[in-house]
Amino acid sequence: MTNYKVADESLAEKGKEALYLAESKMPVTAKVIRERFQKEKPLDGIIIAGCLHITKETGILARTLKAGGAEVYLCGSNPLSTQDDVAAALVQEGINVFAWHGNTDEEFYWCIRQCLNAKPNILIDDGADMIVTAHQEYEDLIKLGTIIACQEETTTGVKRFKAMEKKGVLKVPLFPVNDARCKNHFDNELGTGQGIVSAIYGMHVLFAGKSVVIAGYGHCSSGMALRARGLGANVTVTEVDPIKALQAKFAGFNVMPIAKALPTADIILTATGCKHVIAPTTEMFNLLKDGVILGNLGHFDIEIPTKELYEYAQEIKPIRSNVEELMFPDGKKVYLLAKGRLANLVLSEGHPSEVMDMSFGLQSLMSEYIIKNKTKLKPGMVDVPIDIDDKVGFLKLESMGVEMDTLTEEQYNYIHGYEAGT
Ligand code: RBV
Repeated sequence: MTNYKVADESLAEKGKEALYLAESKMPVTAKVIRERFQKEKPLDGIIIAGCLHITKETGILARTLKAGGAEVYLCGSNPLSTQDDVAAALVQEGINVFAWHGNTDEEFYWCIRQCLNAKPNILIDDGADMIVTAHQEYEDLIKLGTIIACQEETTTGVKRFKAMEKKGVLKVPLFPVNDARCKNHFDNELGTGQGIVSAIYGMHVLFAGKSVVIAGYGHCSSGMALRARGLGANVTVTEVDPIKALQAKFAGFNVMPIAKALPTADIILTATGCKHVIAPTTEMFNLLKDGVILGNLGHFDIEIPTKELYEYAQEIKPIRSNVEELMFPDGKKVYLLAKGRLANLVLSEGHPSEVMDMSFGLQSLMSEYIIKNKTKLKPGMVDVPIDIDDKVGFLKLESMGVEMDTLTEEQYNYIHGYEAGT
C-alpha cells in the first residue's frame, strides 16, 4: 500500500512527462547505478526517507533507490518547491509522497512526521529539518538503531549539523554529501549559478546593462556572479570573508559593503546561508532603489528579511505566481521573488538534471555504502569516501563520452614521493 498526501493525483500524466525528460539527462543515476541496483538489490528491506525538493530529479533518485530494493518515503524540503505533477506521478509508482506546493509550516512538519512514522533506516535530508525533527521528536528511532545513518544534500544542512556536532548533540552517523567534490563543484556552482536565470524568470527582465548585486562568493554565489556577468550585468559582490572578498575582487567583480551597493542595485540575489543579508531596518530598506528586484537562492527565506519587508510594506500586491510588488510608505516599489524562498526552485524547476545526476548518483551510492558498512558506523559527521566521489566523476565522464589520462606508475611514485628534486 502506498501512503501519500499530494495536491492533485490527476496531474500524474504531466509529472510522467517531466520524469521522462530527466531520465535521459541523468545517465549515472537513472541508468548505470539503477541497472546495477536492480540486479544486486543492495537496499533490500531498507526504508529510506528523503526530505528533498520534490522535483523530477528527486523522482529519478527515488526510482533508483526503489530499484535497489528500498521502500521510499518523500516529503518536501521547502514549502514552495514541490512540483505537484511529479509528486502525483511518483505516488502512482508506489513511492510514498507527502508533499504539495504551498504547504504551511505546520503542514511542512506534518509531512516530515509522516516520513519518520514509517521508521526509516536512512534519512536523506536537504537543509536538516527532517534529521533535526528526528532528534527532537523521534528519539527511539535513534536510540534503538532504526536509523542507521543520514545523508545531507545542502550547505545549510551541513552547517547545522556541524553546529550540532560541536554541541555534542548529533546522535547519528551523518554523511555531508554536499561537501563531496562531485556535488559542490557542479550542483552548487553550476546549478545555483544558472539558477539566476530561473529566478529572474519570475519578472522576465534583461540582465544586460543592469547593476546586479550578488551577496556572497561561496560555491553557489560565485557561480551566480559569473553567470550574471556572462549575461552582461555589471556585478557587485558583497562578502564577510576576506579571502572570498579578494577572490571576487581579483575575478574582476566590484566588492563593497551591501549598504553601499544598495542605492544603485537593480537586482539583488542572495546565496550566503546567513540571515539578514540586508539588515531588517528602515534605514536599509530606504536605501533600496525604486523597482529593485529581490531574490534569494539560499536554502532559507531569511537572507532577504522577508518578514520585516512584509511588515514595512504598506501594500503587498501579488503580480504573478510567487512574485509580489511591495509598496513602501514613500511610494517606492520593490519586487520580491518567491516570498524570499529559493527562487530558482519556486519560479522554475531547480537545478538542471545534468548536475543533479552527480548529486543523486552520490546519494544513491552513499545509501548503498551505509548498508554495506552499517556495523562500522559511529555517530558524528563522516566525509563521503573519496573513492565514491571519484566513482561518480568517472561515471559522469564516461556517460558524456569524455576520456582523460591516467598516471603511469612512475608518475604516481613521483607525485607521491619527495626524493626527486632539482
Ligand atoms: N536542488 N535540487 C534540485 N532539481 O531537484 N535543484 C536544487 C532539483 C538541491 C541542491 O542540491 C541544493 O543543494 C539544495 O537543493 C538547496 O536546498
